[in-house]
Amino acid sequence: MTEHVQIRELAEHVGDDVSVLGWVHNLRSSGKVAFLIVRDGTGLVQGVMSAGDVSPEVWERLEGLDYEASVKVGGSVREDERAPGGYELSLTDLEIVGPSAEEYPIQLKEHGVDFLLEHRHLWLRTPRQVAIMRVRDEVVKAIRDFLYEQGFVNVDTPILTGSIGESAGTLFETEYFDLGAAYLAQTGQLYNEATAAALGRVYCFGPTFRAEKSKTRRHLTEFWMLEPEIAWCDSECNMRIQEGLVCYIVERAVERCRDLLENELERDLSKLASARAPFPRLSYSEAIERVQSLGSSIQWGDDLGAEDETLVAQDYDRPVFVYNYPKQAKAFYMKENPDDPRTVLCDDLIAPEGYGEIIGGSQREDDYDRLLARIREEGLPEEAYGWYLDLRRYGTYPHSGFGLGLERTVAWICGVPHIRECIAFPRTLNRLYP
Ligand code: NSS
Repeated sequence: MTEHVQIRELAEHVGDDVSVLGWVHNLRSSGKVAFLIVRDGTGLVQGVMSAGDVSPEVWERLEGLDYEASVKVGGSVREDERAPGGYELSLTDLEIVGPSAEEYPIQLKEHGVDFLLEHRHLWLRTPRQVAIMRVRDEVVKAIRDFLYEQGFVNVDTPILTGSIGESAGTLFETEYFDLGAAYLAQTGQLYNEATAAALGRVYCFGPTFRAEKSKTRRHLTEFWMLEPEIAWCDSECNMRIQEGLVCYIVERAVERCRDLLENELERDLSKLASARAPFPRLSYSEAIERVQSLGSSIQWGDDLGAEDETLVAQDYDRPVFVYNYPKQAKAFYMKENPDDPRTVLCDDLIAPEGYGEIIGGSQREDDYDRLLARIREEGLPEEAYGWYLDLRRYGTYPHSGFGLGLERTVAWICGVPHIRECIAFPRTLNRLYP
């Protein structure tokens, strides 16, 4: 029995007889010599088979091969500079594990995006999609490593919630036994304001849901959000942690996924190299002046739209903080700015190159009366917020936190224009299949 190796391990097996299990990426044959490219998710390898070196039975199996059939190939590993990946297999064996039925729907020619999304279960096998999923995995690992090193505890929060979250308008509702309506979580933040008072520094990381009827390239109805919550941390401290985290993520992704980013995704890495601390900071009012001077019709009090964010970002080669937005543009739980009560102590981190907001964060309102007043002003169901208000009655404490959108961050790092490619099975306004 030859040893089964992953394609990424071939370098350690030069001269050995090995077998590789994978899928047929490409096949050419001249009648006497066949070139078979196999992929296994860790890489691609070309196998070369000569009719003279194998039994007629094995050679005939090539006839039955189509794109994406699953195969087991056996042969010896050779170093070859010209081969993709640097190694080649001199094939002596081929077994078809699962043939590919009819014509494989995804051909090398360009397809429209609707077609690709309809075939997302197969589209994921293409090297570009594999590269994006690998970068996403590296980003997730980097996030968890960074937070672990900084003493954060992972506390995941419920996905089924009572009526509590970011804003009432964009909740997905479902029936919950005799208790009436439950909602899919828009955020885990409020729960982790409770656990931060138990553990100090916590984070949740999971899917969050927004019934937003937007069709932009930055919106999903289900997306993954990292949400740290930090006791004894003000808005300034919050921004410093965000900056440190984002620099760490980018550096790790470039270090460990350089080849995928450069060669598969054709990312201009010089654009990521400049993402170094300190990130520039603009107050909301400064940002408004700047985008107005660039022709935007935005008025003081409005939230920045996608186009305004792009205008703000264009002055910089790295992410930029916009801080202290007007109260009316932001969520009820943000702490009033003592120096200008029209505004709240918050920040959005806007990625360069038009990728827009990747983080939204704030210091939380820790004063019982002011928080209750905000809940009433917003017309939120007060009874659902009893436990949340308790946190201000029993040992209230200054605290801050933020939410980082995973798909938006991965899109920026990969240089992918639309975030739907940054999650395996995107959920958008008009797609639940596959
Ligand atoms: O709505 S946020 O600005 N903030 C929160 O949900 C807070 N509760 C976070 C916190 O302080 N713990 O969303 C945070 C980020 C935002 O910057 C985006 O990067 C991302 O979440 N986000 C989205 N990504 C994809 N699709 C949609 N619809 C989306 N909405 C927000």
